[in-house]
Amino acid sequence: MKPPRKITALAGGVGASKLLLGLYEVMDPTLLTVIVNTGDDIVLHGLRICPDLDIVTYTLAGIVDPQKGWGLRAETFHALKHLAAYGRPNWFNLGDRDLATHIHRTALLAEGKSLSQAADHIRIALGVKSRILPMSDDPIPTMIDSNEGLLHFQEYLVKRRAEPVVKGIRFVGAESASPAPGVLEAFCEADRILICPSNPLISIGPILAVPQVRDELRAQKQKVIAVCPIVAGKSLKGPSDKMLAQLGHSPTALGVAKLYADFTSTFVIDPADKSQSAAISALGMKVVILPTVMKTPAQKRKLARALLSLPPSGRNAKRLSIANFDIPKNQNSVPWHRFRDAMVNSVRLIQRDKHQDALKLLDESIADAIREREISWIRTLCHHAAVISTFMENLQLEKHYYEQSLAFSAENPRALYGLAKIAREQGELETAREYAARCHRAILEGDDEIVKAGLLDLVLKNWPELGER
Ligand code: FO1
Repeated sequence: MKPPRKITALAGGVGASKLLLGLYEVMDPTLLTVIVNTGDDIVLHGLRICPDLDIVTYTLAGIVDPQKGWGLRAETFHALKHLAAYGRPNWFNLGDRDLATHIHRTALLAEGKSLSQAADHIRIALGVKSRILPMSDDPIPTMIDSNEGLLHFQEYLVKRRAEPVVKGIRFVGAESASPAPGVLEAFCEADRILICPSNPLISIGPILAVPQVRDELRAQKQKVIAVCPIVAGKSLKGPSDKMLAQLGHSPTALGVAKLYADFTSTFVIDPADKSQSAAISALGMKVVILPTVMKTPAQKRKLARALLSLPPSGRNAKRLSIANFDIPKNQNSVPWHRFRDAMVNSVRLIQRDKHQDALKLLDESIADAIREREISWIRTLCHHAAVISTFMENLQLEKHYYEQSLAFSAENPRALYGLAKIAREQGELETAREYAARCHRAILEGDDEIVKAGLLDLVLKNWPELGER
């Protein structure tokens, strides 16, 4: 079996960072992408604080406070004392050097950068080689419904020390949020997707609540490995056990497994929970027993190595998923959900090898999109249908969808590239070159950075003469 190369990990803060550090040290860190919960983010003193993004970044940069697992090593708190003297709240311990990160991030956001751009800037400045992506650029604060009323998650956890009784959890704004750029692609490109041992309700839960994320994980289920954050009925870190129980879930490995069963194929539990492995297997997951308590660097590396050596569960065929496609940005338009559902359902049909049914569904949606002049959806749906046709090895059908797409947006680089590729495969070299040249022009004249990054290389690799003009 070839060892996995690209790893995408879903992470909260302190618990996840232990495993992430192990991974960072045993694999090529440039092939690791971490998707981080931002539900814990809070604005204090006018500054945007992103605890989990910072915990992951500081840990991988080797500068985190090793005792607390958050904040910076050998930190001082002079600024916080001054803030308190001005009457500002000081229940959230912001260190002097940590404040520089929050000031810098807040300034970047005020200058018009997105949260993912700010996160990338900070991790590069701190020398972290892995990609660190927030789950979304949109704010999705986690609010706790408690016996003391509605509390921001940090008020519940830090100010009230997780003492209030939890009655419910809300991810405010999740319905209208989008995954940050690169998140869905990172699932699709990964050889393995790891769910770190983080709180399933308030660390992994918010990531799953971002539209498309859970669907995409379901589509990639055979490569999803989850590490259980509960060992012998106790959280590895934080109040997971208490929260699970208060919300009516069992605070056990089995309880967590039930929350993950729809998108996870391999569930990793500690030897202490061996007795639950049959019940977890009955949920349809493969159970792997590995020591998951990571107190020392050696234990972190050992678990990371063991996870990297696990085979994918079930078929490992390269799978088609909606992450391959740019979902049009006009998500508020009325037909948006209908088109997106058609995409998701077509992927489900393909996974059951029902390619014809998938194309029928897409044909209906393409006809709707044409009627409603939804140009970006025509492009997306046609591209999706063309890719399915490639899977079916039906070149004529693939060509038909690209031509249909081009009829509505003549300078669509993906369709032009598709037609260039087909013409070349059919030996029509002159036609291929013409399409490739149009595609090259469309990429350079367009403003789609993702297309530029991905497609330009492909075009120039196949038609290098275009780069010489
Ligand atoms: N956790 C605490 O328990 N008390 C704090 O005062 C505190 C301050 C803090 C400052 C910056 C930061 O990045 C994280 C901080 N954390 C603190 C940790 C953090 O609030 C939680 O552990 C995460 O939100 C949960 O992953």
